[in-house]
Amino acid sequence: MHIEKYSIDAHNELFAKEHNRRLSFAKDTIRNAESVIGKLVDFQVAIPSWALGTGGTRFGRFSGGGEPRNLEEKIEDIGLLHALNKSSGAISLHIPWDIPENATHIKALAAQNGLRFDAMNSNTFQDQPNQELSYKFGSLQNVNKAIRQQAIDHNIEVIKYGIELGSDSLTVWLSDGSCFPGQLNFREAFQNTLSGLQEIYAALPDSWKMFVEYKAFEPNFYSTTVGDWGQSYLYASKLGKKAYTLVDLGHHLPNANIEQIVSLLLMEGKLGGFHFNDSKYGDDDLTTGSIKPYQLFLIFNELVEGMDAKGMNHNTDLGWMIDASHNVKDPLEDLLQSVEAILIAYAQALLTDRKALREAQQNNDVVRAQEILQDTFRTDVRALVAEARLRAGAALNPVELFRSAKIREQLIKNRGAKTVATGL
Ligand SMILES: [Mn+2]
Repeated sequence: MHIEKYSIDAHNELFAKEHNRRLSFAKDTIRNAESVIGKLVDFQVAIPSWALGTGGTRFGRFSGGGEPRNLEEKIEDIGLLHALNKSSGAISLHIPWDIPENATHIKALAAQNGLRFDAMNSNTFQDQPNQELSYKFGSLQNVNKAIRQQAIDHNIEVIKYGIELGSDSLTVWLSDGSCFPGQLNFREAFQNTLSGLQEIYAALPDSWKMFVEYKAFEPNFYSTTVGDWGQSYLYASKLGKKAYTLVDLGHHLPNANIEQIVSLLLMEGKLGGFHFNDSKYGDDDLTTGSIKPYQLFLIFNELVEGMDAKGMNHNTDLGWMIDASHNVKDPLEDLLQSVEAILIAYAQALLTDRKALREAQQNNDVVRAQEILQDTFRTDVRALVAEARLRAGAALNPVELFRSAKIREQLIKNRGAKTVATGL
């Protein structure tokens, strides 16, 4: 299904008066409002194909109905999101869940929906039906050479699908690690993983990037072979200039200072991209900005400062993606909320008075530095985000339109109440 332009226009008309009042206040109080709106229009966040169904936990999964049954329907769902907010113009695929049977057809369908293909994701954290060798004791780290080779071949196959679709990056997340002391020789696990990654790296086209994603724990509970940003940075440095570290907000130990990690990786030219989500305890996959919005702002504050210091393009020089798959909300509403939270944090980071902050830092004026950041964080930029959507042809209030247009009800009618999308 598609949302017709007249539905969006009618919705926007309904909310125009209130929006204009809020926008005019925002423009009166925010000095660079116009430039912020322009940057927001350009900013796009990729949607992962596995976030379109209700996420499960190890205790169960409660599907909400109308979930996409195949790759075509996943593209249709992200097309709906993009029509509603014009900020979700890319899709990130997971192989083997999303193998494109006919790449030309899939590319055309994505283009019709205004979408490009973001990073491709490999999967060596599960065994697939008919898979010859098991990843139970790891993939690239495995003590068995044939299992390592199977994982390398799979990643190279993912690159091949990506080339057909016009993607230009590969994200490698490995669940490799150990559950008990003594299970692994750490150095051997590292060396095996490194040489596997080197073979995959060698298969990357020159224009591609490889993102090495880290995660502190789970599914392994004693050690993880790419467990933190230091280990990821070590692999990425040894691999070469096409390899970067990927930061997933949920993949740190509690209370890690993610904004500092981001700042240093950017300084070294080794920050490749982001997976947005939020968490209270671990890798909770909650809606971005729902638990720790100040942390999200502080991260964006470092990102904008660091990218500007290097003259980077905010929209294209890093990979921006949501990686969440929650188990109670309507997944499409959840994604609309996540994108909104990301845009709010980005907009606020664009407001930070860098000159004043620098001055406060140079004078050791700790109180002033805190005030600058907290004043910025407490500035209501929602009218600027809505205005950017309006100018791009999207809805002033995407979640409201999603509900009033009864999109989920139509998806259930078209696809059935018992569909379950591939994913976690
Ligand atoms: Mn991730």
